[in-house]
Amino acid sequence: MKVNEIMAALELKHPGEKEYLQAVREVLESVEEVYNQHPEFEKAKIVERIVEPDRIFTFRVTWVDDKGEVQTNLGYRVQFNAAIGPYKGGLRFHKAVTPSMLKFLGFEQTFKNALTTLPMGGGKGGSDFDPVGKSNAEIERFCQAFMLELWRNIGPDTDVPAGDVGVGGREIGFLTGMYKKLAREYNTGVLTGKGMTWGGSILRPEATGFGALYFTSQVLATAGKDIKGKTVAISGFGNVAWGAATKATELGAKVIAISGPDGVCQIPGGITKDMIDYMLVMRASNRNKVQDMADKFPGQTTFVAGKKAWSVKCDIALPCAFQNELNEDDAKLLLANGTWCCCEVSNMGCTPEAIHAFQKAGILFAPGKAVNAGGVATSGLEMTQNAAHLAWTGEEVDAKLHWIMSSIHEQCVKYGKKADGTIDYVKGANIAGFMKVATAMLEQGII
Ligand code: 2IT
Repeated sequence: MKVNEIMAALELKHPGEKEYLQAVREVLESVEEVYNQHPEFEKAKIVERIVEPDRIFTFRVTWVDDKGEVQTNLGYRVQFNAAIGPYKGGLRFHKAVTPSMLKFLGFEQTFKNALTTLPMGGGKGGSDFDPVGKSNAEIERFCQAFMLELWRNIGPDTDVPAGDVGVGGREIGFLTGMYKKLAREYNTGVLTGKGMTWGGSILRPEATGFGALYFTSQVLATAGKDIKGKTVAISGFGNVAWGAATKATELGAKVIAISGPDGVCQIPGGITKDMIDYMLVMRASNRNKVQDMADKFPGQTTFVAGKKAWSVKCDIALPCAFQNELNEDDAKLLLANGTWCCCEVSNMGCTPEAIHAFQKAGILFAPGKAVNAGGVATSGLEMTQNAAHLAWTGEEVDAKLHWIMSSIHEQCVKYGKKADGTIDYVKGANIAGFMKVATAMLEQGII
């Protein structure tokens, strides 16, 4: 394959789909050399097939807001690749959701899921519904209307959605309730991220952030460093940022900043348990303002409007919010302030230029599909518990999560070790994930 030729063809077929084309290019550039050593891949046109989703469902979602007004949104489910198992991946509710965004997420999910070692294919879905400012009742009505369309296309052995930005435990509850009502299927395994009393796995809410910190600790240990006492800047205050802040603090690091769309909340003394708990209140309020944290804890915090977490001097940067949230200027500012590690916890959190700046400077960098895979891995563990009709203890789930993150780290080392002994985690994760999916597709024939 020649990446530029593949990309030129793809750009003609999918004009303007910026995020999707960005994600595909990043993976193909990493795997080009290895791929070209496998003529059997070329013959089966694996790369031409692997970059396209198997199918996409697009549907209209109509619901009534609290004022009695009729609202119309668009809903999607991208079933990207099922070579390794049933489609698996989250639902994103955000005003900026487009097919391009969900295709990039589905594409990334396919390789991430392959890295987890569990039998899960890749999928993603969501809606341009904007949860900001919505009441609980509006969220419930929207989720019900969304599921009214989606239910026929999902199932415990076909496609298993979960949460993502704008979709947490509350939304999974409403979606699951409506699924059961419509499908008259009471199997607990059709969505993951469920409540603890109705099929959810202990630790699933924490898993993305916890797994990210287990992975970060291994990245540091491999480079002869320790997370204890290090300063950490985090973007976001959703479920992922909450889990990351919790585990970073538990491991002895000091979380000195969290940010939101309105600015950054600096916490020079390090985030406290009360503040971490308050992140959950902020998320549930649908206000989407990090200033709320500064207002709640005056004295311990300072709010700076319009600034990102990357303006704060820190050892370790953890993007935990949205794609492309850390750009080249942010990377340069972090580097100038002495940051020596960045682990992407959000999917494609850094722009290609930012990654290039980090790699050029030789600092530790690891990509989202490896760092954040603990979330979907624990969803996979939830599916296993549901299929077996039992529930594991927190210790059991945590031990498995630890093992999975170590295994992902090992795969990155295997495929990403450079001549000088350092690890290119981007290359390592991309090649490891790609090889697994490509081999599965090859073995299953031309379908
Ligand atoms: O990006 C992700 O891996 C997720 N949003 C979690 C997906 C899942 O199925 O748990």
